[in-house]
Amino acid sequence: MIAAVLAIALGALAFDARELPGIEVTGVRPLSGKAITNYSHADLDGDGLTDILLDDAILFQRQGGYPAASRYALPDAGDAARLQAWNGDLYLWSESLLSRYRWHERGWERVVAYALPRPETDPLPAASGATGGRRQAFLHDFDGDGTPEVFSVTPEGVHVFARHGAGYNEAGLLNILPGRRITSDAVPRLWLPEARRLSFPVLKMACRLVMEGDGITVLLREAVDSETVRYGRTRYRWDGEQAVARGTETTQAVASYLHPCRLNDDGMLDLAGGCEKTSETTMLPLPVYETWASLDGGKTFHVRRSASIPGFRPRCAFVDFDGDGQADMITEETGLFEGGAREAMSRLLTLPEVGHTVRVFRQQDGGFARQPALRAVFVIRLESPAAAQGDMFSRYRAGKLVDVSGDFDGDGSRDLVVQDRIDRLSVHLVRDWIFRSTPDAVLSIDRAAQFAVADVNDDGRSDIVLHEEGKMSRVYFSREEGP
Ligand SMILES: [Ca+2]
Ligand SMILES: [Ca+2]
Ligand SMILES: [Ca+2]
Ligand SMILES: [Ca+2]
Repeated sequence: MIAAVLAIALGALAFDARELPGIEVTGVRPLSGKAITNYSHADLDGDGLTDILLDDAILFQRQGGYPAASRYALPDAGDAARLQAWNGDLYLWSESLLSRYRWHERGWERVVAYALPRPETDPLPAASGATGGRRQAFLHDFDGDGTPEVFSVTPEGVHVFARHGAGYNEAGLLNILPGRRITSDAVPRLWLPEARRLSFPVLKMACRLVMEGDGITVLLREAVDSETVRYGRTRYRWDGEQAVARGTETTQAVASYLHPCRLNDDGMLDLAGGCEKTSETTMLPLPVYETWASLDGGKTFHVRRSASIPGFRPRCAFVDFDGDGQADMITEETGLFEGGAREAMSRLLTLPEVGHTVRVFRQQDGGFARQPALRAVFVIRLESPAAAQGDMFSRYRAGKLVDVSGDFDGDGSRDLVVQDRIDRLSVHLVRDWIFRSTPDAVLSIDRAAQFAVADVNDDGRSDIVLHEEGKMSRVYFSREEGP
């Protein structure tokens, strides 16, 4: 009786498989759980359904999928043109021309074009939201009037172009990048040349730009020594002509495996990462993976240790598992070395499977709970004992068999998918922090296929994307099983 009620309450999960040429989901960002894709989402035909923008094509959504007949080439503006969707229109920026296109019935109409030479760019990291290829962001509405400004990042700084009457004009060159600051002689003149060099190890600096609202945030990574780094974050506001600094924060010197990220919305810079250690509490030295997080810019750390295989990296260590706005910590632990040395050795040599435990530590009260809110144990079939180092073991060791980033029923709680056999994926829905070892859906897959998770059709339910060398990507769209 209880089982029947549960089944109704949970609803049944179903997947529709479709081939989707050109789509790639190459992984997940380990500190946010966001999928890394070779496409962007936008509704470009105005039907309220999210379409897929590739570097060379638009795929319009029809009935939850993307049939071949709804795939169209993009307007031709040369291979070097960058593209970005904005407010239902498609913008292309070639070396000399910024064009805005709108989709009408079965073709593109060029609404307007502006003469706007694109400044020479260099391989600086692009603004957040960019996914590489031609889809590197160049539009942002800094002043919030609905008309986007155009920006371009060059070694000199961030060029901003604003719309004035019938054209776009350069409105400012924002001198906010670290390389520029070093060549500027305004500040370093105070110091001896040697001190200047020590203070600004230019070759060891890296920076990231994030545009949000009327501001630009510049995030700098500075090597302190070979093992530690420091991050600086400066926020600027663009006042129509120049960048006005709002303030700078600098983290403590922290281990270089820690990276800046956003684990909650309290405005403080968060840091997270992981590293491999050797356990000193056991008789035999055993590999341990440590997951680290700081919610206060590196002053205090939360660390969880898990038994691990050398070289193992979890796919995703931080994701907002319960959808409360705060990222939770995920750890993965192997059961390969459980028990005494003799038992572990026997397992490594003879048992063609491994026990694997996923734990979710909830972020709460300014930290992470001591006890996991969720503990899920899987038995993964390796085909051959671990010591034989077969294909399935290699994938296991590379962290490719478990994904915690998807929400397949769209209820706001993440769910788990595990490739527990070489030819199948098991999807386990999680509700109210309850994990059930019986999967809610099982997908048969080709032995050579690798899986990734992303909400490809943007309906709030994560989908599963299968890649196999030499074959078209196949997307399993998640849906509720209809009556
Ligand atoms: Ca659409
Ligand atoms: Ca959370
Ligand atoms: Ca869910
Ligand atoms: Ca979906």
